[in-house]
Amino acid sequence: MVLHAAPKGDAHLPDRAVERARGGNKFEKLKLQKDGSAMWTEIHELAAILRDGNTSWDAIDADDIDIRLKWAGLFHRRKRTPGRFMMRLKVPNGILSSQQLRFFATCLRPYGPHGCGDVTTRMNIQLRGVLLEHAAQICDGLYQLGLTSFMSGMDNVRNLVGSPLAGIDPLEMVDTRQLCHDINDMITDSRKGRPQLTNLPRKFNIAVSGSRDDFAHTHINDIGLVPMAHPQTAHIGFNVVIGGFFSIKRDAEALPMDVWLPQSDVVRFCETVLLWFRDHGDRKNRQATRLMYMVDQLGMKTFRDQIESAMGAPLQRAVKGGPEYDQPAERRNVLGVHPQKQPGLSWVAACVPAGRLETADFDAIAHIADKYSNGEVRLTVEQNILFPNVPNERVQQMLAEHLFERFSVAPGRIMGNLVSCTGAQFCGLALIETKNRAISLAEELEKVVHVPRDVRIHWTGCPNSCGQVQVADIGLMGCPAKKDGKAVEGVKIFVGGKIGEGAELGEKVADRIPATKEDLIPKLVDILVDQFGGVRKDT
Ligand code: SRM
Ligand code: SF4
Repeated sequence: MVLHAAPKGDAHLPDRAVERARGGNKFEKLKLQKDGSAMWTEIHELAAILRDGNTSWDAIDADDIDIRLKWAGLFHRRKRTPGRFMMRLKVPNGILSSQQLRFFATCLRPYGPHGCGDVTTRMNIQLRGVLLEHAAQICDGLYQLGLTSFMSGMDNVRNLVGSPLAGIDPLEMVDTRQLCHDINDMITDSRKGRPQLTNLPRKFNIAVSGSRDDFAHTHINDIGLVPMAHPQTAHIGFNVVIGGFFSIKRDAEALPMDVWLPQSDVVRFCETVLLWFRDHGDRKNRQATRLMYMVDQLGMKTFRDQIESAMGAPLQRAVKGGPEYDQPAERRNVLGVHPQKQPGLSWVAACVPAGRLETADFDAIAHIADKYSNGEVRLTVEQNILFPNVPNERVQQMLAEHLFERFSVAPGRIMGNLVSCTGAQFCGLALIETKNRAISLAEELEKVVHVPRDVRIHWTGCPNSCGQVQVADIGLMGCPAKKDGKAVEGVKIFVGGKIGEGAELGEKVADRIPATKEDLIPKLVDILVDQFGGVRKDT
């Protein structure tokens, strides 16, 4: 089904980029035929056509339904739940209101058992089970509530990650909230969708860190902003790291750009890099189009020179950490109850196992937020939830609420640090089921081994590494395996990822291990005992 004439992909690209796109990969050609931004209006027509009851979703052009709708944040789950969509939002800095959470529940409720949601590894929300006939209405509702799903997939900038403790952290260097919002508004034209920035050569990630803990994981983002006080002025700005990413072909840690940015230049800097990437980025082999490949080709110095000239003013060189960096800093775990910088207030952070939220959970979380945290809830890249600004005298009453039986503030050292990507339940690229397996293995491990420290176990269903196994203490990545001569779901095991200051990517230590309890538990217990001080429990 072809709707009205929609913008061609060259409408918002300069000639230089159009030329690259013409000689580019199949997605570039698809974008040239019709820009993904067409979907920002076409969803209304598609929804209306489907609502009239005479047309089924499979009559819609397959490129629109499977690919272009991702520009509106709608990911058709053709392989797992045909006709139903995952809807990925943008939640800058991971901050939500109870009103927004209740809206999610209202959207999901009509879908019964098909409806659920996830907290993602970019402190974001994805809604599941969505039908296209309702999508336009949901998009309008999101916009009215200060959110959007536009520009959250394909060749767009992903959710802006900041500090989950922004504005409440006694050790905060910079409050990331306004910056994340401002960058998001620049990218999305205040959530309406910005055609000029929607046809990048590839996806793009930006993270703004607020403290030495680097809760935002700057080292695995295309642009990472690392807070640093200027030695002369003591103004807190950011040293910039560039080009971090994971993919099937390559994993790269971000490299220092040798630039320090005052806060006032951050939005313009991000915009300049994005426009530069749009215009100069390679569009041929999709597996070699992330920003790091451009930096490889040019060298960091030339890349910096080009950005500098596009900004029209010299960029300051990176600064070294001042006296506040003299002492070693241990990365904190935000889970549990912690005093804020505001006297008399605490934050309360709870574990959402593997990030999965059922429809009723959204209402239940909203209810607790209204009762104890002025209606505010925050999300973390560990897929957990945090309630800020809880008066100290109300914490005990709050912890007695039923919600914390399901989402514990004191989970085990393994369960409390579990992360998992979507996996085969919904993701067509998955080689294994992840979330349920991750939860049941974590429960089992806590029964058989005592660990004296937090151990961060991450699961990811395929080498795209949405579950970021390379940053985990122990990472499990889906792969094929064999057991008793038969093909079974398996994992590669990574060990030794470090986050925060001195971040390092973990190394693969085992491959093709069948992902069954009998095979994995003994292996993981050995690793926990040998490398993390674990002690086997008498069972
Ligand atoms: Fe991802 C593609 C889920 C964070 C690297 N990712 C996908 C798709 C859209 C594939 C698909 O169409 O099915 C997955 C949707 C499955 C679903 O139904 O949920 C998917 N990615 C996710 C999420 C939901 C995992 C999670 O459970 O939290 C995360 C959503 C973040 C968000 O809110 O926007 C998610 N993905 C990541 C991250 C982690 C990060 O950003 O810190 C990475 C690695 C970092 C990076 O991008 O450099 C990541 N996802 C990928 C890639 C590989 C990118 C590449 O350059 O090759 C793909 C495949 C692609 O883009 O071609 C991919
Ligand atoms: Fe899907 Fe693979 Fe990403 Fe998991 S890592 S969500 S299986 S693309």
